This record gives sequence, C-alpha cells and structure tokens, in this order.
Amino acid sequence: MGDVKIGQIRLAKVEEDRGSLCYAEEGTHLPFLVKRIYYIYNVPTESERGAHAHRNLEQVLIAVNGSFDIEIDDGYRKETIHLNEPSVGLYIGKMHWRRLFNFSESAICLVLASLIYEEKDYIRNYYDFAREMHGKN
Ligand code: T46
Repeated sequence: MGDVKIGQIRLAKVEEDRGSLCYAEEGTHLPFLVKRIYYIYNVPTESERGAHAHRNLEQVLIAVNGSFDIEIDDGYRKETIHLNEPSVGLYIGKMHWRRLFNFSESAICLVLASLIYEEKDYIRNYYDFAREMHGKN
C-alpha cells in the first residue's frame, strides 16, 4: 500500500456467561475522535456498497453481525479483507477506494467516522480518484 493507511483494530472485549460486550475508546483503540456513526444492514447478498473514496474522512468498519468483504484500492494495488468478528474493526484512512460486497444474511456493518457527512469529501468516480492519487490534472 502507499503512504496512506489501512489496518486492523482490535476492540476491547468483555466475555461473560451473560453475554459479550466490545468497546473502543479514542486514543487506546481508535486513532480519531468519532463524530458520526452509521450502519449498513439488510443488504441483499448480490448487492455492493461503497465504490468511492474519501479525501479526508477516516473510518473504522466493524461486522457487528454476520460477515462481508471489503476491497481496498490505494491507487497502486488492491487488497480484500474479510470481516466477520464483532471485536475486530478495519481502519481505513483517507484516499482509499473501497467496495463492500459478499454480505452474509443479516450482516450489519457498523461504521465509526471521524467527520460528519459531507458529500464534497466523496470521490465517486474512479478515474478522478486515480488522477488525484497519482497527482495528475
Ligand atoms: C463508506 C461506506 C462503507 C447520509 O445522508 N449521511 C451519512 O452519514 C451517510 C453515510 C449517507 N447518507 C446518505 C447519502 C446517500 O443518499 O445515504 C445515502 C446512501 O449513502 P452511500 O450511497 O454513500 O452509501 P454506501 O453504503 O455506498 O457508502 C457508505 C458511506 O457513504 C461511505 O462513507 O465508506 O458506506
């Protein structure tokens, strides 16, 4: 990958006979302060989400139920990560093209985001993304 980052985040997990609890705190588990959360669910198995990059947004994606795949493209190479564990998140730094697919039945993707929603932050055209990554006009 280039100089911008992705990486696995391990949340803290408390497992008891009465059930399990995971948590994440800024500084210890999360590299940013969370300004927004959203979650994606009811995704038909054949559907895809994402297919865009963010100029400034950082996010952590967590499969809090079920599983899905995320293809990450930093403009140089692609990597596919499978998420299926509620105590594991995928940190995605700015300027990564992401595509979510292969959702299992009842999958829920929880997203912790560093910024409030702003459409201007999105790059929704792959050609524009590649041009910005490779510094061409
Ligand atoms: C990402 C992947 C993993 C809002 O109004 N506020 C929000 O916070 C969000 C996330 C979306 N929206 C609206 C914008 C669209 O009209 O909800 C609609 C669906 O959004 P979008 O097509 O961007 O959804 P996905 O699942 O393709 O992408 C989302 C996030 O937008 C994106 O940041 O990384 O999930």
